[in-house]
Order: sequence, then C-alpha cells, then structure tokens
Amino acid sequence: MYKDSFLTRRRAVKLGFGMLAGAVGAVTTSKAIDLNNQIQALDNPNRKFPVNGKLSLKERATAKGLIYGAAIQYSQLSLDREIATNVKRECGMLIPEWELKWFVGKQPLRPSPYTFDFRAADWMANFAKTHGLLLRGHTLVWHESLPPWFEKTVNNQNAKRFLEEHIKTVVQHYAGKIHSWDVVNEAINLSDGRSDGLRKTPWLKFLGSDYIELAFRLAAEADPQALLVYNDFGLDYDTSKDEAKRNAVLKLLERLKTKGTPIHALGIQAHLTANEAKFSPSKLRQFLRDVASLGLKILITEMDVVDKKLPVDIKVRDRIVAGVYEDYLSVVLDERAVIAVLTWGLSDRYTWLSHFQPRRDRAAVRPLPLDANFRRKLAWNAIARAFDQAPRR
Ligand code: 9MR
Repeated sequence: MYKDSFLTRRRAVKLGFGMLAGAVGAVTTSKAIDLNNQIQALDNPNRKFPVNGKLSLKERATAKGLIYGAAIQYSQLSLDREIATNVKRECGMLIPEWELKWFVGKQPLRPSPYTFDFRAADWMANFAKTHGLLLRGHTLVWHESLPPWFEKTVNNQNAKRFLEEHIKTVVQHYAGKIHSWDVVNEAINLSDGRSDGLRKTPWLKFLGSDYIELAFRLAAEADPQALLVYNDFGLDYDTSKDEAKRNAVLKLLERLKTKGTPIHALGIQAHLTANEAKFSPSKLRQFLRDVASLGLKILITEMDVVDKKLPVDIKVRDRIVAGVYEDYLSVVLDERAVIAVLTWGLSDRYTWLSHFQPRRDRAAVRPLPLDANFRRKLAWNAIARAFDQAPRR
C-alpha cells in the first residue's frame, strides 16, 4: 500500500500534477489515488485542438445558424473596456448575469415590494442593441436571489399578484428586445422528495405546482415574440442522479406541453466539472432527442468547466478543460434542436467559480474560453472546433 502510494505520488510530480501530489502528500488515501488516476486518464498530451483561421466564436456559430454568447455583469461590462471589446468581438448574445434577477448586488431589479429599478439591465440592453448582440433574460422565477423583503412580504394571499406583477412589468419592459427568457429556473430538485420532482420553493408553497404553467402564460402574454425557456442544471452526466433528473425534467416538459403551456425551449446549464466529466454520448443524445421530439428547442445556457481538482500546471489544466468542452459540445451540437451555446462568463477574469469553486492551492481558476488577459485558450479552440464541425441549422 505504502509503495503504491509513493509511486503514485512520484508519478504525479513527474507528470506535473504538483497540487495533486501535494494534496496526496503524507497521508495517501485511496480516494486521492482514484482521483489521480481519473485525471491521468482525462489528460491526453497528444490532443492539440487546432483551429483554422481567426474568425470569432460569434462568426463560427453564425455560419452554422447557431448563437454564441456569454453572461456578464453590468459593473464588469460598463467599467472594464477590455471585457467590453472582447464581448463585442466574440459574442452574438449577451446575458445579464445579475441584472434581471429579482435581487442581486448593489443595484437590484426589485429594491422594494413596490418598485422596479431597470437602470443596470437597461444599460445592458442598450449595449446589446448598439453593438448588434441578441439579449437574453435570466430569470423570472427562481428560488434564489429573492429580495430580503420577500419573506416578510409575500404570502399565500398575495403571491399570485406578486408573480403576475413582476412578470408582466419586467417582460413588457423588454418586449420586442429579448431573444429568450428563462421563465422558470431550477424548479426540479429530486432530493426534496416529491413525486413530481418539484423543488420546494416559496412559489410552490404559495401557489402549488401550477405556478410554473402560470409563469409561462404570463410571460407569453407580456411578450408573444420571446422564446420561453425552462432552465436547469445537473442534466449532463452518466450518473444515476443526473439520469433521474433528466427523467424528471422530461416529465415536467411533457406535462407542460400536454397542458398547452407556451414553453418553447429547454435551457441546459452545463456547469461541468473536469474531473467528473463522465457523460454518455448516447444517453445525452437520447435526452436531447426526447426534448426535441416535444417540439422544443434547446439552449446550452451556462457552460463552464470547473478546474478545481486539476493539476496546477496550466498546460495540462487547459488541455483537460478544453477536452471537456469539445467532447461535450461535439455530442450536443449533433442535435439540430440545439440553437445556442452560451458560456457563464467569457474570460477567466470574471467567473463566479473564483468565489464558488476556488482552488485549494489558490491558483486562479481557468474555466472559460479566454484567459484573464483575454488571450484565447485551448477551451476557445475547443468551442471553435465544435462550431466548425457542427451540422448547419
Ligand atoms: O454567477 C452568478 C453569481 O454571480 C450569483 O451570485 C448567483 C446568485 O444570483 O448566481 C450565479 O449564477 C447562477 C445562475 O443564475 C443560475 N444557475 C447557476 C449559476 C451559478 O451559480
């Protein structure tokens, strides 16, 4: 046992897995060895990701009838000229990461029960319009990022009025300017134990399971043009957990379609984790087929690849992350119902993962297509290659 651990550690060092080797350290657990082996299996030093020409992701996507875009925050886009330049260059769609949620940051959309503050989101809508980007709305109904006043104010009696007022006001405000709305976000959570798989949220508590249908109807009335999306995560891997979630989401979509709900697309978030990237191309394809056969489009809405447990060596790390992007996207883009690939951020300078999934060694995380200085990474190549090889829509 000791000898095996020692060899594994030495091998890890030799392969440049400094951080892992350190983590394995004096106490080598079989878990650490498993992880080490998994990562070695993921990395293929011969994989090179060559790309033809210099066209942007936007141009490559457009050539196939696809959309490429990224989520950014108002403060980043308005204060950092470099990110703005790169968003204009690479993106065909802009997703406000915070500004259309009920309450995030210093200038929230719903500062009080009676008011709406559209200033930050309007600035972004205007940026999108000025620079010819499509705009996406995220998100009308979610159990997170609810205002501090929500709990004291919203109850059984008034919840319907709040939901109606919010959706009507916000969706009408952007009517004609929005490509698609995430009407309901993350409404399935199997560990809540309900037979319909629905997450226990305040909306469910106050309005019952019909709140989802209601939200879609309200959004359709307020903007008959926008593509209305149900958005969720945890749908990607070949694990029993993700398999169960795929089935529950499919059932929800079927229920909604049977009732004639105006829902037009599924958003698959695709927050992937490099060292857990075990997905089954056939199962993923079948899921996408099943969704498409309900008459729904599909968007990959929040893609990024967590590199938390990867070796610190940037060459190895970037290669593994790029491999995950290409493996996943090449399967997903085979399905013609998929119309968009959106990443949750564009540059490693701005990613939620710096705060939510920081590395133990404190090295900066590298989950996105551009590095923190806006240089194209192998992940950029991987996305470009997936677009170049995708069938035309
Ligand atoms: O990236 C977003 C982060 O900055 C916010 O603090 C957080 C709460 O509003 O939301 C993050 O974005 C989430 C998205 O809205 C829904 N899917 C999961 C995303 C990552 O947590």
